[in-house]
Amino acid sequence: MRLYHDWDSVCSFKVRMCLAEKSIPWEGKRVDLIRFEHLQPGYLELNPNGVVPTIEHEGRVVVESSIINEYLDEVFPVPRLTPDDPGERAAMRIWVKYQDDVLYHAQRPATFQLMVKRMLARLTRDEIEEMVAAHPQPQRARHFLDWATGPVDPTVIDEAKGKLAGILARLERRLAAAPWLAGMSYSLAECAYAPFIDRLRRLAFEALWDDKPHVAAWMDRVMARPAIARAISPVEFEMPGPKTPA
Ligand SMILES: N[C@@H](CCC(=O)N[C@@H](CS)C(=O)NCC(=O)O)C(=O)O
Repeated sequence: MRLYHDWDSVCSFKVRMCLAEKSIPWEGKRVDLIRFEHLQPGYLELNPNGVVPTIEHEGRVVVESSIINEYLDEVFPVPRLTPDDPGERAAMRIWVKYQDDVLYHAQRPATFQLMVKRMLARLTRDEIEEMVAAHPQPQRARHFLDWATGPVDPTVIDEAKGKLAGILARLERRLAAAPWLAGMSYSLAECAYAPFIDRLRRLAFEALWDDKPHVAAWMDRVMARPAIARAISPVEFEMPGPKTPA
């Protein structure tokens, strides 16, 4: 099992979380996003979307973190992270899709403003433009230019916080009704959300769930999983953020 990933990447952490839950041994190939290694021709051949993660397993290349995790759950079924009950299985997939389609995009501008910008401070705007010219997703290339250059823009951060507050309200309603996103069982849905719990905490956004006791308790339960320690980025690879002393 070879995993192409970066340490402080939420989507890579999501796959590392699944690997850790299942105790699957893996060999890591770091793709340093801050050095734009994900846009090198060799990597684009593996993952034409120009993003991490990607796995290689028994001659198969699999991309997309949610699809990778379903693949891992099929090929390494112990412990099973997909509920047996069809209703719970559907709920799991709906929450994973919501993470992919909504949560990921809601946090991205804040991550760029408060973390990625600091990491790229050594580069000029022109240098960044040159680096992202090969991006197969032009709107993502724009994110590097719009959100990771110039001074921190509080409007972008406030907008992100507004979207995240709506997402957390939806999670609160779900978690008031069931202990886990799928229902009664811990599943691939929690593997998908764990990295975002870590990210939102490191962005110092705790005020967004101060009034959401079910979300807060669920976050603590997820972050107490033994797999977290094996999946989370080592401190030395973490991007500095609002909680990092200047
Ligand atoms: N839907 C993809 C998204 C992957 C993704 O956005 N990865 C981020 C890191 S978390 C990335 O590679 N970003 C680089 C970029 O946007 O240029 C997945 O879940 O695998």
